[in-house]
Amino acid sequence: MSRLERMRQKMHQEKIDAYVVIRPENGRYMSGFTGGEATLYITAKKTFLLTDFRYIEQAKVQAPEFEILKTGNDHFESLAEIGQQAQRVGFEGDFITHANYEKLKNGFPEAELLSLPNLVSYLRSVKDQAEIETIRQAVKIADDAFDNVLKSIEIGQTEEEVGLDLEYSMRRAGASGGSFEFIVASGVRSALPHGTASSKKIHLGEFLTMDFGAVYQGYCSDITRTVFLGEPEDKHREVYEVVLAAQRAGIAAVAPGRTGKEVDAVARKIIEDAGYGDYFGHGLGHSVGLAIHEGPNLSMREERVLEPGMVITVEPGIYIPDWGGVRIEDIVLVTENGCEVLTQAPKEFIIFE
Ligand SMILES: [Mn+2]
Repeated sequence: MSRLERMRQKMHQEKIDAYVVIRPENGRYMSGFTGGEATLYITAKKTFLLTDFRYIEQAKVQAPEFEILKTGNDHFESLAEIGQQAQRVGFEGDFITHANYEKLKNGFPEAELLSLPNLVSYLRSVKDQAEIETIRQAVKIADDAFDNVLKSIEIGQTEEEVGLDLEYSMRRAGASGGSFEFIVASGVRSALPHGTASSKKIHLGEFLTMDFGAVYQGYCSDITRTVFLGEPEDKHREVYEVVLAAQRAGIAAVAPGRTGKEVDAVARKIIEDAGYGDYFGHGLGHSVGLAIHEGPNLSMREERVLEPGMVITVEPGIYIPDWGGVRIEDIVLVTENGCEVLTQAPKEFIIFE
């Protein structure tokens, strides 16, 4: 089934006769248009892509299944003109601004408006073969950047310099950019799960956590590796081994039919049993695709069941305030029987002398 056919099936289930797409990655997924600034209007029979004069030619080429309509800056005014028949209209309530929602309401005075933010993201959660191949490339670009940075790291460099080397390497390999603001966190900063690269210099006797990823042809990768600089103490080794054991167990638990909650629990139990449960305060993972964070997640609250074709991270961590932290993250593809680990970068405890 094509993406539009799957979308119309969902629309039918939700009993809506039109859906408005404004989130750029959802627009790209449904239409193929990569320009970002477009609004889609999808009904049971018709498909419109509204954009301004800058993107008309691009849209015609990239979105052949859509009727391209030229608008001014205000897509919502034009929407009202094509949507006169609609009774029930779905939209992305998690993304629309309040001002645009008001315009939507004014444009469709007779229609019932329904916030259905997960309609397209639900379709996006199961990747097709072409998407999987693109993600493989994005993963490989990040793996290679890690290999390169292992060769270039020097004591006394700043975290920002390490981050820049990672980015340079990925851009050289064809990435359009990083998939988020990189985390390069050393020493006590490694206890900050989201410690973005700072001007702090890296020293001997510290963990160095690097969490980064590439965007390749629109698709994201995400990897975290923690290495040690200098001579680790027993506790450094112990914490690392607990996280690695939890990460391996989490990967082994990924299989179709399991919920995100069940997989999270398997990894979490290993960290809890080792006595570090209070220091693992985030979910085990998230899906990736056109966005860096997609659903379903692996978390204590995720009831969604994994399906073949989902691409999801497994990234447990232990973060001990004023001491340091470890996180290890791979991307896996859910298969018919379990999962395939896409990330190839080494994850045994790496020590820089
Ligand atoms: Mn991640």
